[in-house]
Order: sequence, then structure tokens, then C-alpha cells
Amino acid sequence: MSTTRTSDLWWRNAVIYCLDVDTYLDWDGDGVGDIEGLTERVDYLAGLGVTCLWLMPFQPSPGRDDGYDITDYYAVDPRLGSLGDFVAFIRTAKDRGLKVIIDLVVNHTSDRHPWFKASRAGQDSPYRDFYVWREEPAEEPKSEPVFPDAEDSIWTRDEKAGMWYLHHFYSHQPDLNIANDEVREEIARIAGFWLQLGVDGFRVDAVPFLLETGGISGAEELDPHDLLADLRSFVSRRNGSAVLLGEVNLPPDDLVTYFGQENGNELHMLTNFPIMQTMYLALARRESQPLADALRALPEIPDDSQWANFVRNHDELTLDQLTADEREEVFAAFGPEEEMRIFDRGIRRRLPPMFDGDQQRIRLAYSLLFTLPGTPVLFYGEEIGMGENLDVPGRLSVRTPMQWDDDPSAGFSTGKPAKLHRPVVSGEFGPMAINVKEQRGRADSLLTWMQRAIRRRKETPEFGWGRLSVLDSGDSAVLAHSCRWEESTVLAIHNFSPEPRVVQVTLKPDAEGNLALDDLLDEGSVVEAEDGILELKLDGYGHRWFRARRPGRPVTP
Ligand code: TEU
Repeated sequence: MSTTRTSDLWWRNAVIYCLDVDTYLDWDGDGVGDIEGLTERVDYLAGLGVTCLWLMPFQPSPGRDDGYDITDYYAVDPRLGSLGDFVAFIRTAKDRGLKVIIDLVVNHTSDRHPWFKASRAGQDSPYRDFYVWREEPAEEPKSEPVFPDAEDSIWTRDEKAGMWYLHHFYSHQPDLNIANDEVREEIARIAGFWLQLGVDGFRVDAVPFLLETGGISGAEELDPHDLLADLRSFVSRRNGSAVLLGEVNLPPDDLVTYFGQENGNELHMLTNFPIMQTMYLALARRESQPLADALRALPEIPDDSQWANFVRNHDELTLDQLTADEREEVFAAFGPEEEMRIFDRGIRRRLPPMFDGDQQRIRLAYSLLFTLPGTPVLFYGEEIGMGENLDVPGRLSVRTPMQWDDDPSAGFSTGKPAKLHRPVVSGEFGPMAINVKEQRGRADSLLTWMQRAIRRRKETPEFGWGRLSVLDSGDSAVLAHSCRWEESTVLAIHNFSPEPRVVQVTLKPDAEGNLALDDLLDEGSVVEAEDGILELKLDGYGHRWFRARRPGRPVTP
């Protein structure tokens, strides 16, 4: 296995961990998580085995969209700490070998950003064209607001300016005008600032909306993908190993264009929403077919590009790419009550409560996360099986304080629960039952399983680098797939049924003789495929990982 390639694109074999500073650890006892607290937990994260941290927005914000409404791109929200704290955190993370990426939220600002205040103040403001103003709302694009519970249009009239402005999200998040060169210059300046402070790249927020030029006068000739190509070129000049992970929630054939039409000259990584959504359909049906079909239909991607896979993220579990009937199947299985649903398209729950705490089924989902082709992205608290607090409004139900121990404030803060920035989870998935401290010492805990799985995933770069093949398992409940990279083939098998299964997986049709495979999760055990057929017994919701032995090479330890 080529050692050069496994290291030269760190993000292709990374294990990314997304967290929100204000719900991770409160070091000064004011009830709000802070950068000092996060710094105190860097060793925990290094010990968990993740290799890259993704920080959700931490810049100054009125907090009307949990920080995705920024008022100063070049500062740290004083509630969370200072730029000095941030640099100390970066140094600590780097010292432990962790990469750090941060959200780049430049589709819009907060309406309280000085730019917007200046822009609405008058036509002659230097910031006037930082935003998209019209005398009347434009007919195009026909975009619907992303948050239909709060907005009925993507245009709002500003009384002071006497004009309408564009906003794809909340009306307090006016879209920046990416057709304006000064805006594009400023985006590069923002990226350059944080790269200089040591970040290793960005999770680029709401990319399709960022590139949407409909409604912008004079943007007809603009190719918005040039913006991504320019950003990629700029970021790579400043830090050749920096990564751009794009949030792009689109169908596969549209999604793949955001890697860049000229052999991957735009975003390095893309969130794979289609695979995530079909995975939930397969999990709901207890049938592998929807996911197997979606994997087979995945388009080719440029050589040095990568899918970013996830089970849950900080937003709703969106099901907007499924058909209405399919969505209803998933709603019935995992979000049966109205209060669990949001925007008529998603579920505002974390995974363990959706699975009624079934530990085997939970492990099945995260085994898929770690073995599907791409880079796995964990959302904080998934490693211990945290639940959600549906009493917390909207999408924030899944963004509750990290549960470190069984204290009523979850070990998140020395403040009393009533003082916390956001209430902890209550009930069976709350800190009394689900917390880091209790699981650290328990051999059969989810946390212990996660640490082992993450370690094995990092030792198996074939899953991150390899070419996918969906194999015939002979059983519609069982997904068998392999990833082949250079001389090595690894295999993952997942049983979506609660019932045990015996399957015969065709590894190599018409093969002759025996092929030995090392079990990657049950170290030391070996299975044999006779004439290319591997017969296996799988537990209900069982999962197995293997590496085929290579002639003349040492076996997997
Ligand atoms: O979300 C952008 C976005 O498009 C999501 O609404 C996504 O489409 C949805 O989750 C899938 O249906 C990003 C952030 O993730 C979100 O938290 C912010 O509220 C939003 O941008 C605005 O910045």
C-alpha cells in the first residue's frame, strides 16, 4: 500500500468531529460553552481518535440562527472567548495532531452586520452592493425559503432602504451579493484571516445558495462556479493542504458538479446527503436495497476529491431528496410524532432515540458511516449515543450540552441547569444515563466501540481511498460492499434486519481456490471464501469488516 498517498491528502482518510463551542464545555461557569473549555477537551478528542475538528460558527452573532448569522467575521464572540483563546486552542489541537476546520458562512450576514446597516442606509453607501436590492421582488429564482415556518418569501422589504432585499434563509440573514467583486475579495480576506490563524480549511455553508445568482441584476453572464474555483485557488495558495468541505444538499448528478468541472478544481469534499437519506430509507425498511441502489448510482468523482458521509448533523435530518411516500416511511419509522418533524421535510431527533436505544442497531448505522466510501463526519455526542431535547425549539433540539457525567448540568458547566445556555437532555438519553464518564470504563459501551471502530477505520484507508463495488449478498436485507485500493481489498457487510442471517457473498465470480480474509473487528479471526464465495452468519443488525489477505504480504494485526 503506497504510504505516500495515505498521507498526502489528509482529509481523505480523516475522521471529522463536528462540535459547537457553546454547547461543548463551559470553563468559566457562566452556563455557556467556551473556547477554553474546548481546549481542555482536546485530549479527550485526540483519545477518541478523531483526526479533524469542525467548529460551528463562533464569531460575534445575535444568535438568531445559532451563530450562522454573523456580525463580525474577524473576531470571536466574547461570550465564547477571545482570539487569544482561539490561537491557544489551535496550538493545542495541532500539538495533539488534530486538524481544525471552521464554518465559512458567507452566503449571508446577520442584518446587524455593519455592512448591512451601511447598505440599507443609502444608495451611495460603499456597502450598498454588498447585498441584493430591488425595487420589486424578482420573478426568478423560484426558490422557496429554506425555513418555511418563518418566512413566506426570499424577498423582504426594508423600510429604511425603501427597497426589497434577497434572503434565502431567515429575513435577518440578508444574502451577500457574490456578483460583486468586492464581496468576493472580502470572502477571500475572511478565509485568509483564519488560515493565517492556523485553521486547516473550511466547511463552506449553504453552497448552492451562495452560488445562486438569480435575482442579482447584471449577474446573467457570471459563472458562479468561478467563485468556488477562485476560492479553491486562493485557499490552496495560502495553505496547500487546506480543505474545502462544501455543504451541498443536492441530487447526485448536480452534487458532483461542485467538485469542479475541470477535474476537481472547486470543492475538495462534499457532504453526501443522497447517501445519508437513502441510508435512512434502508434502515426504516430493514432492507439494504435503497442504499445499495444509491451506492451503485453514485457518479464518478475527480481523483483527488472525496465524499463526506454522516449519520446526523446539527440540522434537521433532511429527507427532501426522497419521494413523498419514501419520506412518509421514514417519518413513520423514526419521527412518528408531529413534534419530531420540521419543515415537512426533516426530523429533529438524534439517532439513538429513533432506534429506541437499540445498541446493535446504533452500531450498524455507525459501522455504515465508517465503511461507506468517503470520509466519516461525526456530530458531537454521537460517540456516546446522546439523544435530543424536543422541548428545545426547532433544529436546536439536537444541539444540547455535551454530556460528560451524570451531574444535572451534565458536567458541561458548574452552573446550575437553569443557568445553562441551553437545557440538557432529559429522560433515558439524558446525562444521568448517557455520559462520557460512565462509558469510558465500560468495555461494552458505545464509546468503547466507537474508539475501536475509529481506530480500525484509520488503519483501513481503503474505505477512504478505494473504488467501491456493491456485491451480491443473496439477501435483500444484507448490504455487502468492497473497496479496492491499489493491491488491497476490504469488505464490509451489514444486516439491516433484526433477525440473524446466513449469507453467501460473491466476492469473485468464477474464482477458484480459497481466499483468506482477516476480520478487522474481531482481531485474530480469519474467514475463508471458497471459490470466491464467502458464507457468513450475521447477527440481527450485525456488521462485519474484513481485509483480504495479500499474497506475500504480512497479515492484518
Ligand atoms: O444550512 C443550509 C441548508 O441548506 C440547510 O438548511 C440544508 O439545506 C438542510 O439542513 C437540509 O435540508 C446551513 C447550516 O447547516 C444551517 O444550520 C444554517 O441555518 C443555514 O445554513 C444558514 O446559514
